Amino acid sequence: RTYGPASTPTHPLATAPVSSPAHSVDGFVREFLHELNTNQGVTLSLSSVNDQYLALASTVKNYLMARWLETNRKTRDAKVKAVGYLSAEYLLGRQLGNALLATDLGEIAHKGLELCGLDLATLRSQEVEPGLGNGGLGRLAACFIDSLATMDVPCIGYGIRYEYGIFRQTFVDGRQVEQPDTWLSLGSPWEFPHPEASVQVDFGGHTEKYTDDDGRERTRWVPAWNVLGVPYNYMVPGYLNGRVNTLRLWSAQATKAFDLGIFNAGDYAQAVRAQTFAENISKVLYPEDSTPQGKELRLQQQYFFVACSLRDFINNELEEGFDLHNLSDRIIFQLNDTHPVIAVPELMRILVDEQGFEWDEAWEVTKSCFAYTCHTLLPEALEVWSTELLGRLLPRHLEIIFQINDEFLAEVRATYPGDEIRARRMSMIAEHPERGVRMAYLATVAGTKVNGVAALHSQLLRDKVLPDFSQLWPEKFTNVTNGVTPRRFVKMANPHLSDLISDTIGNGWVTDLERLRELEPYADDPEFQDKFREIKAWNKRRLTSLLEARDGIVLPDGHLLDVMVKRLHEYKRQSLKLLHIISLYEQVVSGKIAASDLTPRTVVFGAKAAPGYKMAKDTIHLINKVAEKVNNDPVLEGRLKVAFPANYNVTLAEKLIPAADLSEQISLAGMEASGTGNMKFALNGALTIGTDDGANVEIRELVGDKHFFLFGMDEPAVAELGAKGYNPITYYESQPQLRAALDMVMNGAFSDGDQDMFGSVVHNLLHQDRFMALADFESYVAAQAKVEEKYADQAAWTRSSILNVARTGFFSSDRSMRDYIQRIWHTQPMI
Ligand code: B1H
Repeated sequence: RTYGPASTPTHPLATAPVSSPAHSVDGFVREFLHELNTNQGVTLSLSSVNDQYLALASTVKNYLMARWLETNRKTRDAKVKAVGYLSAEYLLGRQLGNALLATDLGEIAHKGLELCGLDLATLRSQEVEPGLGNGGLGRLAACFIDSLATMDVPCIGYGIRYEYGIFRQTFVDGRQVEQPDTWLSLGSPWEFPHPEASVQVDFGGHTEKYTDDDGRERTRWVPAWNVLGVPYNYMVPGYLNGRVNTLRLWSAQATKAFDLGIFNAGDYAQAVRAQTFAENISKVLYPEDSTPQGKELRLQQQYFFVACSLRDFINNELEEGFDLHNLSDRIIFQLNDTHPVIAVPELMRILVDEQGFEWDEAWEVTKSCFAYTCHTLLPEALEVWSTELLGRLLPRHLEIIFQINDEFLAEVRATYPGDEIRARRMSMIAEHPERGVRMAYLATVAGTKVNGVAALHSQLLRDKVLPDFSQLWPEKFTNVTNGVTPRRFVKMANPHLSDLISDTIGNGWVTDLERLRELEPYADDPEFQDKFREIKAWNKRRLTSLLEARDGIVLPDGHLLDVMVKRLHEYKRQSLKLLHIISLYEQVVSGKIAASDLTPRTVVFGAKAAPGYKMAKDTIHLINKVAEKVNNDPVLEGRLKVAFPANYNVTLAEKLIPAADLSEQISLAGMEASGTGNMKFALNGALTIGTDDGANVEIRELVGDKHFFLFGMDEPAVAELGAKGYNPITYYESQPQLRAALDMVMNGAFSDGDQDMFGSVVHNLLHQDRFMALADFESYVAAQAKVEEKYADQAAWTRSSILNVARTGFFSSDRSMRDYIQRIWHTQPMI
């Protein structure tokens, strides 16, 4: 690689700082038409909407470009410590709106396009969101990098440029059918490929011992094959602050060496297949949220992006003359769950095998460069890689892991002499059901800090998942409660509420969300309440038009909008919400209550199921069948509706959340690590019905019990019931309302009389119900009655709703980032 001009530039422009187009309607129009002509190669009159969108994206990029270049220069010169966020997922959402917000170009673009006879909203809806994540974990990564840019903290996000993101969900006869997500097919204006900066990643082969020139015993890895990682850079603009950080996503390509042998062997077709094999590594995002499958390709993905990222960072360090002994002065790598943990042995390998460090020296450096965030408590979600697979794919890394483990266990034995059981318990190597590496243990041993994602979760992480480790190193464990970016999820998603807030308390809240507290005095102000309610109504109308156009769904007017959107998982208990709906329906059908007694309510579901998760897919099917029945039965007089738009994603969330009255956060206590949807709803004025789980606990503490509908067992009660022996059928037998609802499903009311269609769902609830939906049913129904009571008093509801907004500023991801900086990273914002 060579950089810079071949000779000293003499033209004055060649050394001048890069400038932005003029921040005016005229400047914008000029830039836009220029992009349309020169980038798209069309005139306005002959341009397609896609041309116009791409030209608009380029235009906005041009406004960001000077800031990006300046950020890079400034950061490089300042030689400060940066954050390296390592995440297999970034669920970014659409880029255009956020870029317009960050550059304050919204109004200008709107006016400029209007003068060109175009409509900004139409062009915005042309954008396909990059769905490079499954759910909360990937969206969290996107919020965090937004906040770091806005807080002027140097950060580079590293991840994978999947060619296919999370699948597009469709329904066929009510069943989920997955379609490939071809997000790149109409062009991807937000990325900057840098093939010249590609790096090589090795796989397979074996290791061998040798003696180096200094007579030292060394190991080298002799890999069997390799691929190329091509970086694609994305801008991560801060909000109105001139900073643009970088997200670098890696795409896999075949190397020349990889297929040279095969081409030379004369098998052309085989060689072309080999290219496909290499490119497969970044082909598709695994669609399992929270339950990873131990697939070989997945491990290849993990090592691929981590190896690229470390190589990239370290090469830069070496080029700039930094000493790798002081690497932790330059970077802290945050491990977003265990997915990137193979970075730990990779850094050891680079330092020991390539840079000639002594083992202990390398371990000191490595230990200070990583921190680990755990996002789950579910045992099946903790990654364990079989040593067979690891040894085959990454033989040197497995050796290094064994050595790290040996030394760690020596420390354990020294601390707890004679306690061999403990040593075995704490080993990074599991022996059953097969020999495997417990990645969470490796991350815990290697990390400077280990954090959970909400107070309750961090507590349970210490007490239940990693108790031996928290005993050994209590100071290593900390909590950072998750947060969400107020830019995307309030300012952009809820423009009228944002204006009302800014008109009332000024606009400082966008980067200092605790200032929402200043709204508290207005909670009782009838005039403010009216405006607030009018905004909610507008958001509902906006959602109604969207759903009609997008899904052909018609939302009735004047209903309580009850929303449950999140991945479909048994622990999240969509089935509990469903039982509530069925129960309401059953009571009307059987004449126990009159339809006119129902609070008019529309329940909106949004949920994708992992393609291989049968129970989740059956539940989706059941929701759709219940919707079909309930929506069409005149007995309900239109007072209960169920809407299930397919393919819930960030783009839909931005319209759905601001319209919601009621936020369903009903996981079994102790199961949802944090949740972040819960925060987005509260910040947009929905009231929560929820269990004492994840960040719900903190939401309730902040908004107050009077403004939150708590129900269900708390975590200790769940543990106690589990220990005592949980028997769901007893709830069926003792609760007539629950029984009638389940019977209705069993009798085929939602399956045209077919009593088998949902047999497995009902059977599972009655005889297993791992997440105790039946145990919480009664309490849930009672809490829903409280919801209706409160909703009947619109002034009281609105008051609570305003207080939810005013009191949840804590859940800004800016605050999360401050916590990481203070408790974990010890980096500084740039001034
Ligand atoms: C969360 C995951 C996750 N926890 C494995 N764990 C994955 C695990 O591809 N995989 O194999 C993908 C995702 N995701 C979520 O993280 C938690 O369930 C939420 O409670 C939490 O809010 C979110 C962000 O911390």
